[in-house]
Amino acid sequence: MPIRMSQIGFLPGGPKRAILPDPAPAPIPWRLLDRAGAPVASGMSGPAIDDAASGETVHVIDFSTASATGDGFVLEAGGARSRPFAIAPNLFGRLPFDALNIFYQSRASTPIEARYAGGDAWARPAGHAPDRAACISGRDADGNVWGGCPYTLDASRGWYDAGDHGKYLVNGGIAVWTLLNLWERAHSLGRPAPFPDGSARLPEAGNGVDDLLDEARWEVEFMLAMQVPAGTHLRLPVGETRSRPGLRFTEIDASGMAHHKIADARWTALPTPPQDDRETRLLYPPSTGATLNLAAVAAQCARIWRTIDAAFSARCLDAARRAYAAAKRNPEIHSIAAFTGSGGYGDDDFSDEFFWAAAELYATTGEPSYGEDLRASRWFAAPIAEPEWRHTATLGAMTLALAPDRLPPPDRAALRGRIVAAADRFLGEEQQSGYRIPFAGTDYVWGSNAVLLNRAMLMALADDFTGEARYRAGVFDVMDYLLGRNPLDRSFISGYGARPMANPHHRFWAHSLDPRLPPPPPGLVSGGPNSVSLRADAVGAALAGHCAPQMCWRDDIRAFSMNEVAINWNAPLVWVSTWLAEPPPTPLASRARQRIR
Ligand code: 9MR
Repeated sequence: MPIRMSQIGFLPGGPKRAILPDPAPAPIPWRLLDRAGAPVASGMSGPAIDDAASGETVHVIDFSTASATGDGFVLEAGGARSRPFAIAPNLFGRLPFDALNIFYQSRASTPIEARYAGGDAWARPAGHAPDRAACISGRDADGNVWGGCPYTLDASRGWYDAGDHGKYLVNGGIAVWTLLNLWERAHSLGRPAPFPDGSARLPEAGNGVDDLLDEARWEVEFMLAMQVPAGTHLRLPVGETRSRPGLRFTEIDASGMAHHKIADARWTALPTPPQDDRETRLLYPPSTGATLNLAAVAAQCARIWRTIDAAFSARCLDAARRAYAAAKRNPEIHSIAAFTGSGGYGDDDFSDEFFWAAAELYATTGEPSYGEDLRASRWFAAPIAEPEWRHTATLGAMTLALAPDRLPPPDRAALRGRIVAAADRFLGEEQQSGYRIPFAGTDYVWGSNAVLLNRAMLMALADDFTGEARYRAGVFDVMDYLLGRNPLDRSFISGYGARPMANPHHRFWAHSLDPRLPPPPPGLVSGGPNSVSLRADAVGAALAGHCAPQMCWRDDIRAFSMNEVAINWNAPLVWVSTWLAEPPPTPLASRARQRIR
């Protein structure tokens, strides 16, 4: 088994770490050889670490000081060797574009064209065009009878969530927010605009608007379309957090709320290209969580598009205000209808979504009422954790930490300090991790790779705010793990590295089940090892109990608990890889960073 390291190589001047599994207790000598086999650097590994996450005894080899560049390098240690690798600039030049293109290829309601998708293999006719549906009604699995709603909605556009064709406001929200935050971060810190107009492969390239915003707008338009029309009264189970027989339904004014999802009435078989999906599409009842996701994203949209498309911005702001008011009127409507055919994205605590939405509305409008709400929230001064679809307070904190002039300087400095403190905690966890990743635990959750990417995003911001190099090294540690520095010796990113993930759980990129269908396009990140809930699928069920946490993964299309892909996982990949590809700030700009903190 070769020495584990990033399978795309290293940047000159960047951190260079590799992992050698070896039971020897003492440090082990290593040598870096050039393509002619001549040693160009040497040293000793760190001490042995007994690593529960990988189930191995490992040694960290740090050859960051090696200054040679080129390709064909080989690392040698303890009788093991690496594959030949490069030390070269521009390693991350293509990844951000590929990772963003995944969103284009996940678009609903439009044909995916070969010239944008990178080849004929990935072209397909439009799926769900239009995506119009009525509300789900009738008896669910617990015998509760849902009343439906008196309209249908055209919820076209948006991105398919993952391997399935559901489109969910909770999850759509964090995914599109993350892409938009990447744009706002660059704007607010005076860094180069990521994906300027014409840089990406998109139908909208050349329209005068940054391509990143064009892609994001496809999702925002869908989210806006999911808002409940004014004057709508619905009977919903208020305050109930779980399905059970005998739910009590109460009539509420649902105007301005957002439907939780639009999805298939039954799970479709694998594979099913979107254009072949014949299932009935259904709108699910509105939820407070979906409504707050809409409020937050629409508020973010309103400030970003203010000078780009004033009419769209105004539409977004109106939707955001109405959604926020609707959520305050109906703060306890959970997504609990017990029907099959799509994912749950249920949440029994909306306090973080309320904080997030208030933060976005305050950043956009500066209106005192939103400011009061966010200050009254327990999340305003809480420690920062990596965001995820169910825990969104950090998204609000990131917005406020970046918004140039909304919070008084001491409050903004405190928020930035909490982001830096989170990054410090993650770096502390690296010290206890065999593979030197910013996660010391042994519970690898569904989508564990995105947990790491979201931690990397916070470490990147800590670098932005402080200019201290150790945070940048932490970001590389995450990317290197995803690109092959892991006990599986696999790259979790399709198209990248010697042994990339190739069989995601996906209904169209399903080559392993049907040779006429394509493999995944490059730049798609697998959900990653799942040691907690892998029994959900047959592949995981067979593995459960027999895998160290980081080994609970298979490159198998059926393994949806481990090898699904999803928009909320690819979005931080876009964010982090774009950040890594950015030219480092000039020394002058670094000093300015010290001041903004
Ligand atoms: O990302 C979700 C994960 O946190 C949950 O544990 C899991 C099971 O409920 O669901 C994941 O989300 C899936 C969604 O419900 C449906 N589309 C695919 C998503 C990724 O697997």
